[in-house]
Amino acid sequence: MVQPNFPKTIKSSSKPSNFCPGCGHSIILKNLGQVITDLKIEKKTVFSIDIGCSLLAWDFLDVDTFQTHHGRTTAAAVGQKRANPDAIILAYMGDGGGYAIGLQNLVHACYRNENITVILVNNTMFSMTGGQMAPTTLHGEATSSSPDGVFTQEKPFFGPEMLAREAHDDAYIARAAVSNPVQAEAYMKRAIQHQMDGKGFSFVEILSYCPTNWKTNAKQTIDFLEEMKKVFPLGEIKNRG
Ligand SMILES: Cc1ncc(C[n+]2csc(CCOP(=O)(O)OP(=O)(O)O)c2C)c(N)n1
Ligand code: SF4
Repeated sequence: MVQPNFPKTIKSSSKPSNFCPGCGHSIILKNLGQVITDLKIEKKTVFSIDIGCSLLAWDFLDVDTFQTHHGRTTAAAVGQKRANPDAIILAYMGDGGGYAIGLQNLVHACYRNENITVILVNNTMFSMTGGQMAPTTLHGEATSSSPDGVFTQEKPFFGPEMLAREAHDDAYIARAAVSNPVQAEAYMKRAIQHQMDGKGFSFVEILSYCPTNWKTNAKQTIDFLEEMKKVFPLGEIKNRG
């Protein structure tokens, strides 16, 4: 049965999710679907998804969607926007795709103030390939490629803060968490509105659950996200508007 409170943009609430039970992606995508529905942009949205668990979003939303090589979503989204300036372009990726293999694309799109919206899901690891260390892995955190904990990087990579240093004054940059869905939805809405107003680059990082690779039960999953929130501060890092 289709639940009445589901955003129209989500294909069907009765369709099984592609994500693992407890994954943060489905919550973020539900919030994103609500934003697209509220802004009435279903027909002009182009959803660009990366390799990684983000690709499992390929049929989650009822909008035009394309998928790229790992790390190339930002570059492909920029091309889409330049070719089709009236479209609303959303690039959706993981922290590995955005901050490791695709970092150069992300930094230059930000530096050039490209008028696209990037939503980056930070679960502190490369999840689809089995939970390897990523730039965002916390100090001491165990991963499949560093089972005794990561001690080589004293602090993880702070993506929004780094981008804010290179960004145009008018850019919109924020960090939210899947455990604060009202705030996450508000930031995504502001970011997309920013693009609709033609103000240039907008970016929202969202801290998210990966119980499968964290190897956590429900309580431990929630607790670990709280630990992430102590390291990665939530809030709007750049919002002149
Ligand atoms: C060019 C290229 N390099 C490496 C891979 C292998 N690969 C597929 S998914 C993935 C990790 C994705 O991690 P992340 O971007 O953090 O997304 P998540 O799965 O955590 O959502 C990697 C390394 C690939 N598909 N293509
Ligand atoms: S591996 Fe992690 S990020 Fe990927 S679908 Fe499962 S819980 Fe979600």
